[in-house]
Amino acid sequence: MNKGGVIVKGIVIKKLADDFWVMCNNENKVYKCKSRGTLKSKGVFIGDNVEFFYDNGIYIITRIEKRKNFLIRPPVANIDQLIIVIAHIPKPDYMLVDKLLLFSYFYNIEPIILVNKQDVSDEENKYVEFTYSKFVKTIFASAKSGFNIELLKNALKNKISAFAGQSAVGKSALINLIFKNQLANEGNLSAKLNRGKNTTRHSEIYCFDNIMIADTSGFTSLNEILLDIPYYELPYYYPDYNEHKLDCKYSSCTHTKEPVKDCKIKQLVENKILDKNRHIRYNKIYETLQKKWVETHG
Ligand SMILES: Nc1nc2c(ncn2[C@@H]2O[C@H](COP(=O)(O)OP(=O)(O)OP(=O)(O)O)[C@@H](O)[C@H]2O)c(=O)[nH]1
Ligand SMILES: [Mg+2]
Ligand SMILES: [Zn+2]
Repeated sequence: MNKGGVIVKGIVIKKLADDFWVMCNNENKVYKCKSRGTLKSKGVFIGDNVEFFYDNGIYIITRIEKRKNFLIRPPVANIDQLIIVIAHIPKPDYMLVDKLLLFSYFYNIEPIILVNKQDVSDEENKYVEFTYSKFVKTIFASAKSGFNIELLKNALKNKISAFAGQSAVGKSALINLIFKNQLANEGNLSAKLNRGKNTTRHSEIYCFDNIMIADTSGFTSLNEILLDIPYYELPYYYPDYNEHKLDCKYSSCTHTKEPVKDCKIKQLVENKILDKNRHIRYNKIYETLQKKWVETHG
């Protein structure tokens, strides 16, 4: 379609070398674009909301809208939601869950915990409900039986989401099921999602039926990213602690070395209102961040 002179808005859903595929907000149509030279240094990334226009036979991106967030590895902008997937097998790594939550809050991404493989077991449900469901949206589902997949799809509508979690929890199975209809058309999405480490890399957001899923294939630099958080800010990223922190004796309470009598969080942990293991993990993360901070700030 000739869009000569008219500025069109869209979202970058695929990037390969110097080419960008931009999906238009209303039209559900994708245009292959180049980016204007002046944008090169800034970089155009998948997830970017951009403006482009038609000029001399090519579509050219001329402007990138302000980003809500931006991840470097994998490079993607404007992620709205992170779906943290766990299952009874492999045995859940709750330290990873806590780190992914921390990551979400740090980047202004809404987390959702998805407990998969409900067709086989619900043994993790109680722990998840007790520890997380009070402050994180939680979905119990099964990629095998399809249980609660409609609920998941509804949660994904009109947002850019990414999936994260240990290997073999069922991330690919869930994504394949969500895009079932599109798979029938394209056939190779499954292969793309399961591609090996040595396959040529490109970034892409898969879109279907107003669901957008960024193919982030694991957050490999998670630990590195989290080290950017100053240790004294850690308590702010714990919504379950924030709720009670006014009851700690000191407003600067870190809920770590303070005496129990002065710290409401520690009291709630002792009284089994808050999960003890999450608090142990919190202390570990706090120590790691503090060590890093001392190393860099002397
Ligand atoms: N019983 C049962 N098995 C499932 C379910 N979801 C996935 N699986 C199985 O779990 C295994 C791992 O699923 P994948 O989707 O490949 O896991 P993944 O999270 O993508 O793993 P990586 O790509 O290695 O990160 C496969 O054998 C799936 O068939 C489920 O809801 N129930
Ligand atoms: Mg996978
Ligand atoms: Zn405290």
